[in-house]
Amino acid sequence: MIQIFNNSLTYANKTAIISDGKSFSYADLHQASAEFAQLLLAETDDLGEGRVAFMVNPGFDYVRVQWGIWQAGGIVVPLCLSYPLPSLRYTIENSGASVIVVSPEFEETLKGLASELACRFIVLGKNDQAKTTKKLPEVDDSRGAMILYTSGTTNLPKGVVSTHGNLNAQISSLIEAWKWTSKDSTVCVLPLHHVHGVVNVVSCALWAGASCEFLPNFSEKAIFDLIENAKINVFMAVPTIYFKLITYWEALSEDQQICLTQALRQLRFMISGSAALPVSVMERWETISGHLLLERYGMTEIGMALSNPYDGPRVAGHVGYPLPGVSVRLSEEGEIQVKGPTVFKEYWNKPESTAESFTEDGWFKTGDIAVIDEIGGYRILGRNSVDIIKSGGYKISALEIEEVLRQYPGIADCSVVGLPNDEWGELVAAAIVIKSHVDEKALSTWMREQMPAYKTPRKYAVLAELPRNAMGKVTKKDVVNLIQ
Ligand code: MCA
Ligand code: AMP
Repeated sequence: MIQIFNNSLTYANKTAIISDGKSFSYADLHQASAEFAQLLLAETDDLGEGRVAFMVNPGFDYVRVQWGIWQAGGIVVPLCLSYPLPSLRYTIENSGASVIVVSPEFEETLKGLASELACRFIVLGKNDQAKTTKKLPEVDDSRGAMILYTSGTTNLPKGVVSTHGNLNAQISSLIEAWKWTSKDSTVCVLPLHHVHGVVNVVSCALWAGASCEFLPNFSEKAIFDLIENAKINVFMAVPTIYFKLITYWEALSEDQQICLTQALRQLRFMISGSAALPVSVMERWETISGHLLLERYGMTEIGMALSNPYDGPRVAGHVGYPLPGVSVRLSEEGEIQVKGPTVFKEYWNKPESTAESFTEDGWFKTGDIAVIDEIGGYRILGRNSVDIIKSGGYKISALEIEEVLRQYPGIADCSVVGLPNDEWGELVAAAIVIKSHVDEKALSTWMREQMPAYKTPRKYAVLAELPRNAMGKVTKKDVVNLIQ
């Protein structure tokens, strides 16, 4: 990812980032990130894959910190801005971060934890002035570049370590497949602690010399305003966002709808991913925007693997073909398996989980089940674990939520499932067995203090007992039927 920094000189005077009402050129970004690297190198010549956790608002600051950490030889650990303290603590402790960087508004949130864990604590705009002008270290492609936390089939999220080489490969593949150029402009409306926002939107745009605008929060109006004013020509989002844009458009007056539809047609292309795109959403969006959404499939561990073609037929309910540089195969059981330079290095500090997630001949086992259809493209059928829920494009572990729920007084047992939902894909729901009275409102408030809102159950149902099979294992399909 040092290459992204080097590329930036080619586009020095072009706009790289628009955030907080200001425009920043590639030269601004180059300089500010190099200065941030110097700050990190105050007491060393090379961070040597040291982890730097950062809780920074989307925009220029986020990217200058991210690039600064890379240039100083460190590994970026972006923190989710909506995490409550227990989730932040877990990520920081688990990654072993020795430096924490925050936007001023998060100073109070993390100050105490930084001091308790003896981490260097940098508050942007407060103590972020570099005093050195050292030679930046050589950072080769085999070094760790980023740790993103992903929920899976274990109760606690695992840190996915991607090297600089992995990120370079992920970005180059998408630039080629989706024909990014320096003439493009996009907007990032996605959180910046996941691949979709970090790699597909921001890093691809900046690698190509395109411009990237940031919105502080998700807002249908702000997205449509950018489109109406011809500020962007590329847009990427999760299916839930397209659902929300459709709902918003449908509530507009006829004149406004016509105007927006005309503006939408000017975009170069629009992409959906991170969760299955319902055919109904794809078809409605085509009527509204004139765009047949390009659906693609990826995962934190591998970046993007499959994509419908940029030129050529895009098929509803189908995630396309292997991307450049990515090898994909189906196991006998229909599991998608992936190999190539885009595939991550390891789960942080979890050699056993890493080994288990690869086949003996080195293919990464995604856990997603698919078939190759009559025209040779992949069609996803589901996952081989009932414990993984996809809601709003976020991957959520039912086991992680169950573990937290069991700590609540009055709950004897529980089972967390995803209920099919048009807007969110799946809605997190919990069946609980109680040993004493449980007030649902108090439980819901408590859960939101333990985990981010997007992971907390939206529905609770009290059952006398959980349905189990002959082996005593909870049968989640029955739980879904009982509570939906
Ligand atoms: C939020 N709300 C929800 C959920 N999330 N309700 C049900 N289910 C949910 N999952 C509720 C909130 O509690 C709140 O209600 C209201 O919706 C608004 O909350 P807010 O957080 O403001 O939501 P939002 O800003 O409207 O968020 C919707 C969103 C967001 C923009 C779609 O979920 C999002 O950014 N999703 C994208 C995640 C993503 O990037 N995933 C990629 C990872 P109340 O006020 O009552 O509490 S996957 C990946 O990276 C792989 C590699 C890939 O393939 O891409
Ligand atoms: P994450 O671990 O958050 O990176 O999420 C990756 C998972 O999202 C994959 O394993 C799939 O289950 C799911 N996913 C991503 N893109 C798609 C898609 N286009 N259709 C269906 N599922 C998808």
